[in-house]
Amino acid sequence: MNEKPKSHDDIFNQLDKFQAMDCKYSDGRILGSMCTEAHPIAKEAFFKFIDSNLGDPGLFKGTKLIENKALKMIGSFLSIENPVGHIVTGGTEANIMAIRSARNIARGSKGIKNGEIIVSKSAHFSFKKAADMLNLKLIHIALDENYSINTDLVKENINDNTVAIVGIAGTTELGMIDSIENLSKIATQNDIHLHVDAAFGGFSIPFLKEKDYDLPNFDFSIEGVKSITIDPHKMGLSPIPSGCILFRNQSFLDAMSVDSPYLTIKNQSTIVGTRLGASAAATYAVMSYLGREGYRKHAEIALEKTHFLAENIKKLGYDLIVEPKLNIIVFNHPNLETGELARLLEDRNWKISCSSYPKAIRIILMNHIKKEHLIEFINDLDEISRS
Ligand code: 0PR
Repeated sequence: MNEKPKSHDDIFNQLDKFQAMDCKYSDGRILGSMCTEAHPIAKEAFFKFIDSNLGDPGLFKGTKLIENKALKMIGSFLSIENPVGHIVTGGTEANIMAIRSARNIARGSKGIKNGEIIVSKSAHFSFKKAADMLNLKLIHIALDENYSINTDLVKENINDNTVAIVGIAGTTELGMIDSIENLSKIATQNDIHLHVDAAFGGFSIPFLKEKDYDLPNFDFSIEGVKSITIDPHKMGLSPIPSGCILFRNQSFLDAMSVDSPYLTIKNQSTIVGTRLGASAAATYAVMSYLGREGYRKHAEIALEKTHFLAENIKKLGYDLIVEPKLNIIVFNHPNLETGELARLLEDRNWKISCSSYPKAIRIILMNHIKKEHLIEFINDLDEISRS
């Protein structure tokens, strides 16, 4: 560390140099990210609440009320009037909280000591972290022909140690939606916690359904669903780190609350102690600003861009792995290895990602990707296919 203070200009000149090395969403080259540039309203609210600490809500009563309002607004499009939960740091923390609650309840009510959680092969790696941290065995279930969880295999893999089943509404790699209705039947019959990971799909599926897109239900209107992860910092246009975990009622938070004697509240259920009020304020602000109408438009535009790219990719002779349900496209070149195609696209300065199962190029059509970027990308795919 420097001994003498540096000037503001020195520091910011240096920061500018580092920032210039970062990719910018606005360049339209980031095709493999589930995050995007936050809405200006969200950024404004974020900076306004930058110092507020939701870890000590007695000191920040107003921010706590904002968090409650944000949860209620999210609940309103997930079919629950009075959800309980928190604005957290993202999908990982939300998923860990859901599994922690399920484990503790199963420990208390069924005496389960060596718990297991059932997730699909498509589940996000945050469940590996959850299983490791919570000392649970992770059971991976194969996918069906639609790349969704095979619910027959879920049934077969349930045993006396199962503490949770996870369904996904918008898988990380393919954007597919598991049959939450079927998982709910299995979970309810066996008295097991059903958690839905809608980190990606939560801010689009409900709004696309309002626009009459034929997508399955996944929310609290389904009896067995006990908790839902939904990320404002993905399709919600809120800044990183804005996640959200919702539970059906207070008992799920109580099951993992610890005493916090010297704070202004008596107990705490979040993983993080000192935690941002800024993301709650930003999430509330952008949701209020856009309203349901704004999110319907946002989700539909993303899907229209997806269909535009998918049609053109097919026309060029590339193979789509699956018809997109949400704004993710996964495809391969008919003759090139995925790795080779990825390298050719990277050489042309496209920041793509690759799915691991099945192995393919993965594009997420987020808000920062505009039609003109897609046309440039399609031209490059055309040149690659002809060379
Ligand atoms: N659940 C699902 C379904 C997810 O897709 C993700 C993240 C998570 C949980 C975990 O969320 P957090 O990362 O907020 O904790 N999926 C993205 C992915 O792995 C995260 C991401 C976003 C990665 C932007 C790269 C990137 O540039 O693809």
